[in-house]
Amino acid sequence: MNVNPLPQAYTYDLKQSVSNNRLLGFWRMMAGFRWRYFGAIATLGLASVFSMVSFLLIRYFVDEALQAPDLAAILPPVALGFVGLALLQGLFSFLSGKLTAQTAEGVALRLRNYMFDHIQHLTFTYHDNMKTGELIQRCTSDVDTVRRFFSEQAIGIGRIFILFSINFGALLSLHVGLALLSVIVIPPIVIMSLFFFRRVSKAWDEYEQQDAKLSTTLQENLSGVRVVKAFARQQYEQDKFEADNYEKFRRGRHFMLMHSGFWPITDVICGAQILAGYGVAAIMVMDGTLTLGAYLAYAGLLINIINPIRNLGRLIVHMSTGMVSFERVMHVIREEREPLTKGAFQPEGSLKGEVVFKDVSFGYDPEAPVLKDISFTVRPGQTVALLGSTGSGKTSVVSLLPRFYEYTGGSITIDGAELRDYPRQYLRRQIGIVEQEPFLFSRTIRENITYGVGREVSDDEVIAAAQAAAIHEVIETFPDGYNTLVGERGVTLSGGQKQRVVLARTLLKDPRILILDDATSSVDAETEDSIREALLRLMQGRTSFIIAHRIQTVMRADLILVFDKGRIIQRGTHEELMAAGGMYRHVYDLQSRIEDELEKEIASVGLPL
Ligand code: DCP
Ligand code: MG
Repeated sequence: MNVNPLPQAYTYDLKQSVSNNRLLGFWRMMAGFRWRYFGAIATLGLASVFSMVSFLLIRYFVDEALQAPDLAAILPPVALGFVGLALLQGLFSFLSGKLTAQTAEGVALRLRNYMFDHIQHLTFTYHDNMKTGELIQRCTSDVDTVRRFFSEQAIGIGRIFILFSINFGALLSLHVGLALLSVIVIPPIVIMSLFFFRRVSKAWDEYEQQDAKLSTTLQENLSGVRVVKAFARQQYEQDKFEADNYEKFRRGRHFMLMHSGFWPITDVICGAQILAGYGVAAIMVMDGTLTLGAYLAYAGLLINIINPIRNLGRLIVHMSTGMVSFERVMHVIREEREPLTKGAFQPEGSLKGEVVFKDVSFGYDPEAPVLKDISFTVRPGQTVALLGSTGSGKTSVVSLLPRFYEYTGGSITIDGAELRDYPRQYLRRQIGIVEQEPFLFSRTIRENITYGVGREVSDDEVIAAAQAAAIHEVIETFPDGYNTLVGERGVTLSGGQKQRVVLARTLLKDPRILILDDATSSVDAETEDSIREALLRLMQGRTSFIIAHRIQTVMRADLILVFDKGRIIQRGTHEELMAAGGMYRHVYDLQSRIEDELEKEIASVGLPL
């Protein structure tokens, strides 16, 4: 659904505005809004022309009309002239404001949409390394500073240029000497602003960095609120936050102080300029070289010309903040997107599901391999179980299949074609994953289950998936059933319930390759047994990867791989591995012993099994 009526809102690729020249970058970013931008400046110019003309009308009124014999006849049109000029000035000021708002808000709207879309397409590696709070800050606060650049500084530059030219022209027409006298302040103001520009840039950059740090602290605290409470670390977190917050205050104050040091100096210079101008002009009136009417007009025009000069200084300094934030936003935009549909090989139809790993190696950091010499073959429809201690690389192996990360050595083929030749989107549609840490959106349970199907789904299908994941009965007990909201304003699900909702979501997707990463870890043994039956049925005909810690769950797999420190140390079926001894046998014995003891204990206290 496209509710955005603005031009080129989605089609213009903001990547084109990446430039080392930030002013050029701003210019490119304005694509599609440039006519509005120039319209805003032109209407502003017209408004200034009308304002300037009213000063010239004052001169005419004082110097000529008042002396004229037929004053009574002249008065009404002159009065009408003043009213008309004021109205026109108001009208064009309004138009200019409107066009400015459309430009600035439009650019910001498109930028935010683009950033959101862009971030969704960045690689897992980028997200692993970038803090969420930092990204949020760049998408909000920095985008807002860029918006202010367009609404204030970009328009301001045009405004200053126009005000200056018009009023300077009018001044020249009044008196050339006076006009030149009125602009000698320009060089000192420009030099001073450039001097402050660099310092303010630096101060703003430091401020924004601290702002991002604070967002990160806040975001992590909100996500990790349970850990904080469980360890009773509120005071520690509070102290940490206060220290960061104080630093933000300090940097903010430094930034403001720098500004407040700049303004009074320019104000004094400009004030001196006005005084000098008024003084010289007054002397000229007394000498008789300037008429009273011209003096009055000069008095008004001088203010009109000093204001833009004074604002030029402020503007240059303010522009520095826009540029710093622009650079921070561009830093994200510069990042390459993960191509979704690109692939040397464009497959048609569904996968069969033959997966072959050959000497595969991989590391999140290329220097430190996490997987070494991984080789195995799975035929379509078979089930592979991955077993191993924590951190041994099981999740890493399965993350390679949907191309979340790229393997660095060896070869992985699916149905005979190299994995890196497949388009990512195709793979991700064909592969269903129940992740180790299940995530649900704050939407209804139904929306969560149907997420990712990409077509209309009937209630029966949803229920069937939920039943298979042994979550249907739990959902039935909720007040709104499948329409119950998850999180914040709805029900809070237990870890195991979440896992089963995610399982239902994956089953509904009907993937050709199914990956269950510890999908039953938060489920008690009894529920696991009931899910297992359903899963076994569902795994029929699909290539499945199961990661689990209980041997019960994996023993029926066609191939069991035992991992240790990124290598496969044992492989085979349950029977083969039992006969071979080693790690697998050891874990099996350990688990059976624990279960036996548990049973005995339960029997001894007389609880029914
Ligand atoms: N690792 C990493 N960066 C990531 C994910 C993991 O550097 N984004 C590291 C941590 C481990 C190694 O890779 O040292 C293997 O991690 P896995 O997640 O593959 O380990 P397992 O899935 O086997 O462990 P667990 O049973 O705890 O899930
Ligand atoms: Mg894991």
